[in-house]
Amino acid sequence: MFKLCLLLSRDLCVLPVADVLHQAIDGGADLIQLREKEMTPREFCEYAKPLIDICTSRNIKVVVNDSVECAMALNADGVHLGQADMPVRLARKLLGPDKLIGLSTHSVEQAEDAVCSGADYIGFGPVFPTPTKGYHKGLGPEQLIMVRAGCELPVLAIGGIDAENAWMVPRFSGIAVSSAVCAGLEPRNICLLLRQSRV
Ligand code: TZP
Ligand code: MG
Repeated sequence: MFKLCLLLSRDLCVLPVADVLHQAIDGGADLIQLREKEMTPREFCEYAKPLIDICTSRNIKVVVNDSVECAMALNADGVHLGQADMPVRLARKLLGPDKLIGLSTHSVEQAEDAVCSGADYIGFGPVFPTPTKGYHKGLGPEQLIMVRAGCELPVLAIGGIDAENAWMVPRFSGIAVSSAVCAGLEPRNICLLLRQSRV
């Protein structure tokens, strides 16, 4: 399904956020997640609208992190939920069958449980340590083999992935990346390198 998801977070970006988005799409990002933990819903809606418009005009799917309400109001392509967010089953009721719902998982057991949840894809991680979410230890890319054995959903490996270590993530999995792209001076080139790891 998706090979390279960008978790776009404004505060991590060195370049203007819309430039990062355009460059990431140029470089092969095929799913965008708008991830803002500090904005109020009001701020988020104002901020996200032009970014969603960019994704729509470039024919790239865009999901909102955490908030089903904002995803619906902004007519995003879907939502990405964590284990503590609204259950996927209920989000599906609100969003309907055609919207994308992603679910974060952090263990093989959670990945197995996701199969019955109605999620369209799972994130699995942190694969490597990452300061972005304060994880000092990664689960290791080899865990993805176990995930694949127990979960038929498309998987996006996440956590500490960059252009140097992306090759360690098994090819059946896509990758989801935030700081390596957002904080780069050349987001397009970084995405091109990350995509090369998925062929
Ligand atoms: N979930 C697990 S790790 C992570 C999230 C949101 C952070 C990913 O960011 P980075 O900068 O690519 O490690
Ligand atoms: Mg979340």
